[in-house]
Amino acid sequence: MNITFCCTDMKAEPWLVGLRAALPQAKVSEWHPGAPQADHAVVWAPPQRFVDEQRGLKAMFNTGAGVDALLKLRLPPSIQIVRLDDAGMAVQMAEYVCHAVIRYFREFDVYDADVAQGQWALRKPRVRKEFPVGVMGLGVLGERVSRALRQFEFPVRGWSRSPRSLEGVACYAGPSAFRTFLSSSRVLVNLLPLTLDTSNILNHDTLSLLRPGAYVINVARGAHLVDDDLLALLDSGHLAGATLDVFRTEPLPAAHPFWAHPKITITPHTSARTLREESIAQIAGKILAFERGEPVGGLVDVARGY
Ligand code: NDP
Ligand code: OXD
Repeated sequence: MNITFCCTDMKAEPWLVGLRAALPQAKVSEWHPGAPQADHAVVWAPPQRFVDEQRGLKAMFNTGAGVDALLKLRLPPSIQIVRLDDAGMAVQMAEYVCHAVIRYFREFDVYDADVAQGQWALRKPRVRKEFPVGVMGLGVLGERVSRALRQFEFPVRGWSRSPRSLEGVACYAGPSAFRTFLSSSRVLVNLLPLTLDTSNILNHDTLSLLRPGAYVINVARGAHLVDDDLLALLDSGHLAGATLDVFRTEPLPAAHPFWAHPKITITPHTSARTLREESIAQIAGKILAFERGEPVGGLVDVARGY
């Protein structure tokens, strides 16, 4: 069995070493233009040329959860795409989102500013039941995040495409429930995949429906958010703050207004990192299951877009 590795922005060597150790029966090598045909590929945002040349692939194993970069390519209709399922990302995402929600709820951002001015000032505690958190996307990551937020006793709402049932979470599904979901949320967390249906979903109309003084946490993809609409709603005071981990252009260009905006906290796409060891173990297990003809978790529905 031949496996080719083509991951933009990742050091190949440690992955090749790890994959060879996990799959000793396979020949694992890094892709280069003109490389021999492989049976399976381990990929992150490969170029179109890779797909055009590797016509014999049975499956592509994505080293991330989001497959938007892959689905932008012209792919052969028969190819199977398999995403990473959690592999250590869900707990990281739960940490990141809980940290951001708690920072807003407890006004630690305001205390930081006070302390920087040498001020010892207590603020009136906020009421938790007036701080409902809406989680867009109740998949592998959204579900874990919702459960973590419940641990801190926040009222949690969730929105997905098909109906879901999660203990302690008020679940909404589909476009008809979207307005109700938004208008009941004080904090909006985006954990949707980027698809034709969800691109630009965080815009002036939708964000205006959030409760006044709302916060936005975008940890999914930059193209979900209309940047100027967010800035306008922060500047008008309808939104109180935003925590952004993902951007339309990454790295975020130096001149982008998000860098210096006082109500925006940014991080460099780090909310849930691909962990090499966990990911190699998961991908190797999936390749072996695939070869044995067994069901493989995390198969992407290309028509649906995730
Ligand atoms: P999943 O595919 O497991 O879950 C996606 C969820 O979104 C599902 O609940 C799905 O609904 C819902 N959904 C999809 N389309 C719609 C729609 N049109 N309307 C309403 N709900 C919709 O994805 P993950 O949880 O694993 O990951 C989510 C995203 O997080 C990734 O696609 C990626 O973009 C991003 N990500 C970001 C990282 C970072 O470091 N910033 C790291 C990892 C991922 P249903 O349940 O009905 O299918
Ligand atoms: C992912 C990511 O989709 O890192 O896994 O953004």
